[in-house]
This record gives sequence, structure tokens and C-alpha cells, in this order.
Amino acid sequence: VKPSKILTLLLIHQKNQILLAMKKRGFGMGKYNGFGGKVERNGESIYQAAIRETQEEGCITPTDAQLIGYIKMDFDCEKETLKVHIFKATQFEGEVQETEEMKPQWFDVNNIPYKTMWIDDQYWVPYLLDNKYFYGYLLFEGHDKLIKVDIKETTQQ
Ligand code: 6U4
Ligand code: NA
Ligand code: NA
Repeated sequence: VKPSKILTLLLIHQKNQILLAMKKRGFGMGKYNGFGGKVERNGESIYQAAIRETQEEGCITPTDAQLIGYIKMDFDCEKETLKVHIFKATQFEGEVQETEEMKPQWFDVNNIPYKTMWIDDQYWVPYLLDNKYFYGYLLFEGHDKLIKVDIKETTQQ
């Protein structure tokens, strides 16, 4: 069994728009994604980590964030399994700003830049937009090719 890393990912969805951000450095650089990162080992909860990362990366504080999905990811080239807890919010405080890590941008939900996102996002973002809980498993070859995709809607959180 591989060691694992607990990560968060938070997307803001307001009416017909979704807030994504171009990752400027580190893991996922060059891709549009939600805000997120590692849960700190100081006792913070996964929810607290999701809020903190959104504050750090987008300069905003989501006020109605809810867990909407969970995906376990294995990469043949990485030594750790990623356990990604995905949150959705529709409201936030503060003003969206570019940071050293992320350049945020609003997109129409009919014009989501899937080609410039993680390849798995097209499989689960539609559930998030629809307020449907989802969970699943992904196996990657490198970072841009999926060998296994198993993402399902679930009725339970
Ligand atoms: P540090 O070390 O602080 O720069 P940190 O911000 O804690 O890192 P980071 O940026 O490495 O963590 O977190 C990775 C982010 O990428 C998380 O929000 C989860 C997200 N992510 C990872 N794999 C993904 C994938 N296949 N699809 C996706 N998001 C993914 O949509
Ligand atoms: Na991050
Ligand atoms: Na972090």
C-alpha cells in the first residue's frame, strides 16, 4: 500500500459562472483548477484546509462551502496516493485577486477550459455543477493520461 496525501480542492460556482485559477507553480502548473492543497498536520480539519487554501491562493473566504466529492488518485510516477476532498461554494467574502501561486479567472459554465485542466475534471465537474455528490478512483500514467477512471454519483456524503 502506498502512503497517501490528503488534499483539498474548492470551486466557486455562482449562477452560470465558475471560478478557476491558473496554477503558476508546483504540482499542476499551467492548468486551470480550483483552489486547494495539503491538509496541515497541526490538527486542522479538511474543511479548514479547504478554506485556508482558498484564502491563500485566491484571497477570498468562501462562506457556504460544502463537501461535494472525493477522489482517490494514483500516479505511476508518484510515490503517494492523493486523496482529494472536493468542495463547492457559491458565496464568498473578499475580492478575488491574483497571488504568487494562482491567477484566477471566471468562466461561463458552457465554456469550461477542459483542455487546459487536469484530464479527469471533465468527468466530475458536471456533477459538481449539478450539486451531485460523487466519488471515485483514478489511475494516471504520467500526469496527462488516464488508465483507469471510475467516478460515480452517490446519494450519500
Ligand atoms: P505547497 O507545497 O504548499 O505549494 P499545496 O498548496 O499544499 O502545496 P498543492 O498545490 O500541491 O498543495 O496541491 C495540489 C492541488 O492540486 C490540490 O488542490 C489538489 C489538486 N489536484 C491534484 N491532482 C489533481 C487532479 N488530477 N485533478 C484535479 N486537481 C488535482 O482537478
Ligand atoms: Na495549493
Ligand atoms: Na499548502
